[in-house]
Amino acid sequence: MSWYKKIFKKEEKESLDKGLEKSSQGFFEKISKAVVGKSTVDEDVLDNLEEILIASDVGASTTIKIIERIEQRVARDKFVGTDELDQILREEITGLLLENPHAGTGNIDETKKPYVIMVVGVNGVGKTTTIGKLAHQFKSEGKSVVLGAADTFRAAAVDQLVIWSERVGVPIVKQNMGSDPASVAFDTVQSAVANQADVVIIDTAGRLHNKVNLMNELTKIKRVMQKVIPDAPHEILLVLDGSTGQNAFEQAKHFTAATEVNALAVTKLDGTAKGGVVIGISDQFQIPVKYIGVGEKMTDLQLFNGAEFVDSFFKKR
Ligand SMILES: Nc1nc2c(ncn2[C@@H]2O[C@H](COP(=O)(O)OP(=O)(O)OP(=O)(O)O)[C@@H](O)[C@H]2O)c(=O)[nH]1
Ligand SMILES: [Mg+2]
Repeated sequence: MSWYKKIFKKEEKESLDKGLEKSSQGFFEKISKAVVGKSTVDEDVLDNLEEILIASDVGASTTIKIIERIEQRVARDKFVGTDELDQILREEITGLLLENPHAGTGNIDETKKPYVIMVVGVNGVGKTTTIGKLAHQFKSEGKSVVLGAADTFRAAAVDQLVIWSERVGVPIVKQNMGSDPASVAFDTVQSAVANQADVVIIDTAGRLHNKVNLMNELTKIKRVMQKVIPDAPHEILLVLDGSTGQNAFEQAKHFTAATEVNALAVTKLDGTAKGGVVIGISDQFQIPVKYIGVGEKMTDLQLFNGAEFVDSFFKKR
């Protein structure tokens, strides 16, 4: 590992630590209250812990799994001191995240050229921003990127992606507002093939999963791209706003049922105390959390790594 890479890693870790600060603080304040006056992990402590995990947006079924694991441990070791609770929780949550068969998914399949990513999600979750950040990441890895402005619903949406393309320094394919998003996507992949680009990222308009027409539009965008690249899109990235907690769960449930989402990005983890949602989402969906957003800057997107995530979450402040 070169020194450059090492320094970058350290910065990434610091930004993750900082991004999860609120979630982590809230969580441990509650934990320390739950164990006041208690020396061992007993029924009461476990009941409180269950409530705390639910309140931290980890989600009911993941919470139950974690509590069961701790119960088993308490049963096995007979006496577990409350001073060990943090460490045990940390180990069990890490174990849970690493059990996910998709854990540690790499970046992109480089045998696909161009590798086509279609970005979907409800309004305002951070799709366009995530695209800008992704473009920056790919570009700094030396890859050539083309953006496609297939959110033609609002004029401002195209302008916003144009601003990102200028900021990052990558080309963009666009048409006028109101034009057919599938046609923009077609032009984009065609231009990427002609220019031998490495990565294509298609922005789409925010949509609710229960709006049938809008969901069908995604199918059409896909079908049209497949006229140029038969197995495109290689990645359908669903963006979820982590600060919405349980809503993010619901969106993931509905979108994954309606479209072939195969990667998730959870944004806005900075400035929210709901970071625990990533633990639940990563545990409950057969689709990997691939990226997390920890700020508004170009550099505030990270490949999700379960072990690093838990490490930052459990960092003592
Ligand atoms: N703090 C923070 N803000 C973010 C993050 N990601 C996106 N945002 C902000 O969220 C707001 C919405 O982001 P957009 O990228 O426009 O969201 P979108 O999904 O494209 O929205 P629509 O196109 O309207 O559906 C913007 O103000 C972004 O700066 C993040 O990781 N952290
Ligand atoms: Mg957008």
